[in-house]
Amino acid sequence: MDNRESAKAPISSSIVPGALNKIKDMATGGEKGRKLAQLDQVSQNVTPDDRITTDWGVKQANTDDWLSISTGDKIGPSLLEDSAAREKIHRFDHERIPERVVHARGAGAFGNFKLYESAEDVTMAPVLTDTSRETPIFVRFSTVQGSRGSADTVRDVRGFAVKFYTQEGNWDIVGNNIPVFFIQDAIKFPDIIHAVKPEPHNEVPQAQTAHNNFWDFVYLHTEATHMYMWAMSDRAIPRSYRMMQGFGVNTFTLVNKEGKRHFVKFHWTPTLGVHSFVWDEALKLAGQDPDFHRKDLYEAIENGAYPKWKFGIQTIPEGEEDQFDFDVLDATKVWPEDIIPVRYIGELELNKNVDEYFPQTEQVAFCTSHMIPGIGHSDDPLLQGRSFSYQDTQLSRLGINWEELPINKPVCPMMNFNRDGQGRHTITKGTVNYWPNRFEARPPAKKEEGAYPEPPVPVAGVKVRTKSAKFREHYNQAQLFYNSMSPPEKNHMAAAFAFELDHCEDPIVYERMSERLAEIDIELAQTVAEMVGGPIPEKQTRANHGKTASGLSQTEYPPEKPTIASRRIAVIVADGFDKTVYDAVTTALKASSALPFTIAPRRSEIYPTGVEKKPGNGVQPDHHLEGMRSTMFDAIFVPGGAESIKTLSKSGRAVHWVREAFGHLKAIGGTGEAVELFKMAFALPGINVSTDDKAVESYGVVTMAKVSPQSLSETVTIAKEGAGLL
Ligand code: HDD
Repeated sequence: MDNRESAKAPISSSIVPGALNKIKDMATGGEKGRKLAQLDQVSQNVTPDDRITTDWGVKQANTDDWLSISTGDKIGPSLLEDSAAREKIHRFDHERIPERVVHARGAGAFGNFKLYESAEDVTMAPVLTDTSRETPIFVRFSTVQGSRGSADTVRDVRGFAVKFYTQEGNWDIVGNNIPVFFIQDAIKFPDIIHAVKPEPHNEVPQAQTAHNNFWDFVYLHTEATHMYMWAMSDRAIPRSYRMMQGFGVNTFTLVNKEGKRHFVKFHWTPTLGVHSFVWDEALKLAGQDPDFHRKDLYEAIENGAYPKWKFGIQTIPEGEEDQFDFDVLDATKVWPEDIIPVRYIGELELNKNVDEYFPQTEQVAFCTSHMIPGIGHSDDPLLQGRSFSYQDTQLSRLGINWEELPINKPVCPMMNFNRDGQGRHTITKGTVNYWPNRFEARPPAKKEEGAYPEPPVPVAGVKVRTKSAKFREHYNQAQLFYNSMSPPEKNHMAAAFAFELDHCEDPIVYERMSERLAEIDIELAQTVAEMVGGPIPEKQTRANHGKTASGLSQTEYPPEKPTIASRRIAVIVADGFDKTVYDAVTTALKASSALPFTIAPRRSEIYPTGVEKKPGNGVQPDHHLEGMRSTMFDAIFVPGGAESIKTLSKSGRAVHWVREAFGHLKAIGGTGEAVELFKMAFALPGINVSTDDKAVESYGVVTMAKVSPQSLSETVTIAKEGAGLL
């Protein structure tokens, strides 16, 4: 290779021989597996022939005893000479990197993105126009406020960050599950985050907005009003990452081949529908199973119940952006779907769990500035500052060569003259590391070669620190959101405000907040004020425009097709249970891809009625009643059996299980003697139970008192439909 050739050698020539061909093959056979094939090149698989070595590759006979001067039974001093021991401790000492300053706790997975239709009328980006493509993606979901070890089910906004590994470079949509934000301008981000995070003097509370500083700040900072209405809604306690929407939040631009620009908002809508916990359930789960969301995502993917989201865009042609009563560049405002409909053009599926958390979920680095030709910035002042912040923060988390880390590396060729720095491991052949150079090696790309286009955008103005009048209006959409809620959602919001403000010790904080709520809705304000103490506002202090909008209430997002696939169903039994019903129901649930778990008073074998109680005759429960709680399941089913129901009825824990599930609005099913357990546990007038072989549904409790061979199939239907009530 002469100088000129080697200077031009592609960077990817440093990957192992054959790898390139493999990647090329994947590219021609469909790019779906491209990212995973690339990651495979740097993955280690453990084989039976592997032996422990040092990091410099030398096999080790003993990694348990530090080399020391010892005689017989007498232990002597350890030797500094033991480099293997020192290496082990040294590596351990430096395992931690700074956690993300926000969104520290998260869970990630791989998947694919494909289009239903081309959006070439608005963009030139092939990922949004080429319907034959399946673009590999990585998604990281997160909570915002808590530390890396905090609980999953806290009341919080959820992050929804998507990295598309496209053939034109990486494109990141770094979004949330709520379509608006607390602030309009990035300069305020440190203030809102300091206010929301644990208070500075005692680092309390963890992963909560329920404290003085948060409510003090948002009262004084009225542009947060719309966002905290969302944060106090059920959106902030999602049942699963798989059952929440995602939004790009900021306003971006799309550019088509003719250079025409559109403003755009990005939407992800789950095909499983949008579902939330009730607050009591979320609170308990935070202690009972702090990893609930992380495990839920992992479990669904391992079981082949791949979560899916439809991808939608709302677009406004450049030149038409001033006709609304809000500024389209204001991230505290939604674009009401009645006037700017969402056009669903594609679909995202998650279908592979990570192999190792740290190098993948922890080291993934998203940046709003990662854009590809056809997708661009807007003057949204929040977005502009974000695009500085994300790139900057990766330096302290991951070091200067963070884009080289396997999870962050593009699948298309990446080459330039950025060089060196800590952790650099790409080897670029050639004698020059600058442009222009005498070999004309690695010149900038031309437009027709796919260079990122910068369509000329005229800009004129005066240098100021201010916002326009539309940005200064902070209440209309907060009212619009509240007005659009269903009655149960409104009740949940009142309860959420009452909980949060009850945790504020300083009367000025909760009294002012009650006053503020009177500017949104007087009934809400009065309910909350009465609960938290202080003066009860007497009248609405800002007229309510009375408008509502589509797409805001989560009741508008039922599952695309009713399904119990991936739902966790507890089947509760004790010795003497009805095995015929048990078998029929568990088999049918599995056949519908639901996940039945047998729960019993103990985890050792449980014997059905009519068999001798000896090993091998019973069923092996998955868990015992003390080890798991009803909160961890979507529905419960109790087969009959006189002895089983007698035992369960006498067990405080078993009775609590069904009562708690009822209180959390879960679907409950039971047959035979289970009807007696339910009558005793609920003891509420108005709940009807079956008295014969007819199924009865009442308040989500489905019962059938007598099961005959003929009605067995109906029992199965009841179990499935009961769970389907979710
Ligand atoms: Fe941010 C992380 C979402 C405003 C600064 N942000 C981060 C993550 C998500 C969001 C999902 C986690 C990414 C991951 O999983 O690694 N952030 C948002 C949304 C915003 C927003 C939807 C409003 C529209 N963020 C925002 C502003 C700033 C930041 C205004 C700073 C000026 N965000 C960061 C950060 C983080 C981050 C400090 C922490 C870790 C990281 O970036 O990579 O730079």
